[in-house]
Amino acid sequence: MTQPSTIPQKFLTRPHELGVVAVGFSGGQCKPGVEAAPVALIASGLLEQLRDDLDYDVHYDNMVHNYTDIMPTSDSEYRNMKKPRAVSAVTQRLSEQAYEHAKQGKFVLTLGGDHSIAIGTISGIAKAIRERLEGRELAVIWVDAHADINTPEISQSGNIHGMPVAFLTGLAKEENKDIFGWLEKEHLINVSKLVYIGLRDVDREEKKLLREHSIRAFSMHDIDRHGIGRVVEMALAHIGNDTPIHLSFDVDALDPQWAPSTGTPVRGGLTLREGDFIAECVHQTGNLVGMDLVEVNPSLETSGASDTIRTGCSLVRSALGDSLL
Ligand SMILES: [Mn+2]
Repeated sequence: MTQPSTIPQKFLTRPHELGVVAVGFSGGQCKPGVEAAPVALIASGLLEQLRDDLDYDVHYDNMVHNYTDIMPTSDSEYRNMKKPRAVSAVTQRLSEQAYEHAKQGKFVLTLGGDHSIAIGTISGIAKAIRERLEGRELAVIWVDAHADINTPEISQSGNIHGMPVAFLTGLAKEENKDIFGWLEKEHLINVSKLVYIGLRDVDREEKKLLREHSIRAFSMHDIDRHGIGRVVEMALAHIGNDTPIHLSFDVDALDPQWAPSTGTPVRGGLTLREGDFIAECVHQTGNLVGMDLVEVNPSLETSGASDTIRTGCSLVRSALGDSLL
């Protein structure tokens, strides 16, 4: 049966404590339903599994944050971005929540929501890690079918869930404090500490950015060629062994066979085992300090919603030390 992890955690001062933030936010894209994911994941027993089977002390405020109190009254498009003020306000608030947990040396688990929320989680954790560990930079493993690195100007859709990496790396910048101008240097990550796994639907302009900035990216082609084992090894080698890691996991990295209920499914993705394997290996480094699970949308492909939720729970458990033997 399940047992707690025995892997020592290098960058957490409270390795058995989980700060959980449930984010019911869907404003980074246009399809309703993704805001219902935290309730579905929690109702399926995820937090009990983490508490009872993996022995974590779960710090959860027992609420799904919808941030209705900070929603702007009007939110017209700006620089081609849809709902820029709402996404900015939510991610700024979430950044503070993630920062508070991370500053105390806890692991930060965020249940989304669409992928725009990573602007909040990663900025908050990056800032806390710099403060706790003498300026050390946070590495990010971004597991996704998409690169999410559109700047507002090159985005085809204007949906901010396709832009979080651009804002987090400073490739996209904005002065206006109400539209991501609150992001300071201490919130940002370095492109050299960013690695993608699972890409298969990358826009032409995004490909250009990945090349120009020499960003390490493993597509499904690389996984076919080398196998998932070698790809994860290369991804971790690129980051280096002495670096705190954040895992931002978009459930659409998995093939729709395993995760059909998501806003932008793309065929030809990871198997359930390949997804769990990535999470298991990142846990085994002892360097993982946070994880996002995003883009689970139980209202889409409802016949597959329970499969998608099970997949999401499995990914989280794997990242938190669940193992097969
Ligand atoms: Mn994504």
